[in-house]
Amino acid sequence: MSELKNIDLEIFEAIEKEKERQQNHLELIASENFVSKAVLEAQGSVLTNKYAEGYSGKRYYGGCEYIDQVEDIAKERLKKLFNVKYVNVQPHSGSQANMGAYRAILQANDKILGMALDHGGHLTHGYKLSFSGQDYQSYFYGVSSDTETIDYDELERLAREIKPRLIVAGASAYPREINFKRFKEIADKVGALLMVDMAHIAGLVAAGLHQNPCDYADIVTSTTHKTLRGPRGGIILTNNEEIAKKVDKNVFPGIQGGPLMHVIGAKAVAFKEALSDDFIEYQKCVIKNCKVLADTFIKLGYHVISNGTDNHLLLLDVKSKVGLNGKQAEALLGKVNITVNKNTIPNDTEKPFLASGIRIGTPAITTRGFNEEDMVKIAHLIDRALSNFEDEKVLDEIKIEVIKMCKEKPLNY
Ligand code: DSN
Repeated sequence: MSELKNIDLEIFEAIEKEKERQQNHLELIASENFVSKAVLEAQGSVLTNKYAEGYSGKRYYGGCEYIDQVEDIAKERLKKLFNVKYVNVQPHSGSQANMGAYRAILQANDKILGMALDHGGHLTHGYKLSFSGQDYQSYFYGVSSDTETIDYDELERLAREIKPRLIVAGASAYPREINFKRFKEIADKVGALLMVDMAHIAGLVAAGLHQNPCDYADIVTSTTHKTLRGPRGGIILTNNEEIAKKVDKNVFPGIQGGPLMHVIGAKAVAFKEALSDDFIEYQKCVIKNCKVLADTFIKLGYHVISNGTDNHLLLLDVKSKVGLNGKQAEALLGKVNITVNKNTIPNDTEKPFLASGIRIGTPAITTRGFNEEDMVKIAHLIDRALSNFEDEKVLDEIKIEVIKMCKEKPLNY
């Protein structure tokens, strides 16, 4: 009998229900994935018992000899994965990685230029309600109205005008490859530093399927749980020794205390998995699947933002095709066991809480083994649900079909 079930039935049952939800839903949230059993095992291990403030060989607690091994292995694997000289694996999350990185290279009130949230950026790239918009003077670039892709000439014009101390590249909802080389050229022209938050695309970069920002940026941050398919957490990477020293000081003791060693152990396992040939094949399928989804939606008459995708996600304008806003579409698809999130689209006329679009990603369903044929089917199921949003009979049929698809490719937990 499960020890957890014995001790705490309420939490046991909630976890079982969540497991069932994950089994029976098509998980299309672009920032989610399913970790391996090995990653889960490391994260659920006794490493969680250990305090290890400080860094390998320089801890503030005794008994860290094996903890040091775990953190050293995680760091070496991460360096190899992204071909980079210095890394910090302690940030508890992507937001804390970004905070640690900013503090390493900026002074309070410095100017930062990041991608606007409603054009695909992230809260921590300068949004007013985030620490990043409060501690620094934030300015924004976005995508061009015509192509719905980053307008690098306009970015350069803004950078010349604003003269930021830091330009932030990277996004949460941008379907196209980002030209980090061009970002660096612009940063150099205006005397700015370049930070890349590669959280969404880290797995694609690790597999060599996207330009590696570590080759261009002064500092790179990421989460480990999206396309990289590791445990929930953050990392910071750089090739600059001075910046690396500042990063370490700013993560601990600057903004964090004891590192989550069980998570760092699980990060190490995920990095090992990401160094394998299988992982490269997986990432190729993630991109292929996403392209098929985008193409199918286009054939069905939808406006897919930027007319397609180069990576693991696409943005679908639901408002213009079916008249529902993103919030309504998210709720409706939830009813038929398809999980997505509402998302603003460039120049959205709806408020962010409603939005006109949804964001769809393929990392999680590709981990489950869904292929290109399945993508065509999924796009048609989504379209059928959105086009019949008041027809409970049709919605029931779609839900049955979704559960059948999930049962054919069960999660290995
Ligand atoms: N919340 C994440 C996402 O969904 O993209 C970004 O941190």
